[in-house]
Amino acid sequence: MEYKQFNKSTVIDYLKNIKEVMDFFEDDEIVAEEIGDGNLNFVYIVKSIKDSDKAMIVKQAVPFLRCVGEEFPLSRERMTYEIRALQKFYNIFPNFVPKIYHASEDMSLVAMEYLSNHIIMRDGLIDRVKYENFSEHISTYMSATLFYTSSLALSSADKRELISNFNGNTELCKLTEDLVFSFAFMDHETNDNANIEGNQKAKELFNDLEFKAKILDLKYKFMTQNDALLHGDLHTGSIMVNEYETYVIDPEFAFVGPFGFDIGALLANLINNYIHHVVVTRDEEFQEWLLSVTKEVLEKFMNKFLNYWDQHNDSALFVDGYLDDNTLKIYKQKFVKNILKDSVGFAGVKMARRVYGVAGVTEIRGIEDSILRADAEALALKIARKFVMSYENIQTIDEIMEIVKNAR
Ligand code: ADP
Ligand code: SR1
Ligand code: MG
Repeated sequence: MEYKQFNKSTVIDYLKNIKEVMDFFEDDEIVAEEIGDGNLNFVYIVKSIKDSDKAMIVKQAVPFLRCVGEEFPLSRERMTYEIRALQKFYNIFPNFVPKIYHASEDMSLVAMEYLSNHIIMRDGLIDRVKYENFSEHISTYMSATLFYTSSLALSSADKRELISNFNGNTELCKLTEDLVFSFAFMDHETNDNANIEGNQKAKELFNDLEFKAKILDLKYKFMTQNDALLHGDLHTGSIMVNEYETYVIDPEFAFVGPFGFDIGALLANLINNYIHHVVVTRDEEFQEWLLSVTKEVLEKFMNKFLNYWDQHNDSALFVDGYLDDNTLKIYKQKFVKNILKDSVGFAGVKMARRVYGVAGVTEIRGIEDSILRADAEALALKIARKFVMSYENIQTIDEIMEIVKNAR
């Protein structure tokens, strides 16, 4: 079928001819409403008129960047990778990924489970909601998805097949290379110019060549290291939560990249939220809670990743009998420590890009009082710089937490 960009009416005409969708709705009459709040795509909630509890989410990619408009073309094939990644991650751990009812690469469209009792985690954290199960859930999600799509679990042939299935997500990888690793640190038309003009701090950042050279090292890792299948944009806006459950949505930036990139994205976003509460709400109890959750996420990730590894002796990396047990144990410890180090480096880049680059985060860019916003930006840049300059020397999770606490 030829691609067609839907609206809330034509999407219904399309869905009425999809058996799996109409089976779900038991042939009830259905209506759609557009609810997209992201930067890239159109998202519809589709409901039964008779029973509004029967609902699903339908997401369609359009051949341009939604938040800019048709003048910024962006291949809609990103949905192909989102569909493949949703399926892959669901197969590894179904508890943390919405179920797919229908997917069409031709239409660049996916119909999936509606998370009706969950909210975008960023919004919950801004409102100081504590998600007590989050560290347990997200550490399982990250350790399982990263481990089981890496050369530590897959055979050499399966890993190469995985890479070839995701290699083509070129435009979104390039978007990250540009927006995350380059444009946010130089004069560029995509930056938040209202925030930059006459801003001495922005000029200092753009002239900080030592910092920018370290960012290039991390960009090179992003472009060349094929460790595991990544979500590719794992910020708190890509996570939907409630007290009991955690879901990861929106993996359209998925590609096979460095282990530390997803962990770094999450770390950056938890710390950006902490900065919001340091500067705006000044709620010390919530700040403490955020720091303890951040620490737990990293600790649990490392332990679970090592546990999965201990259950797998056979992989592309190891030939059975190659190392003795003790040497293998030391090798594994060093390996996860290197993942932690890279995560800190990527977290630094991800925090810094949100200050002046396109697509800031509500926690910082959304602060209306310009003096408070400048304080939050300064704190974000201070932590980000320390992360980027020192990530290779990090030995423990406590050192990371000290950097964050001592930056105030
Ligand atoms: P984009 O790719 O444009 O960033 P997202 O996948 O982030 O789009 O979706 C945009 C918004 O739609 C989310 O912030 C969330 O509010 C809502 N949404 C997306 N998927 C679901 C879902 N499965 N259940 C409930 N709401 C969803
Ligand atoms: C213009 S797209 C900007 C950002 O939105 C996505 O969520 C990614 O983070 C991307 O860099
Ligand atoms: Mg999104």
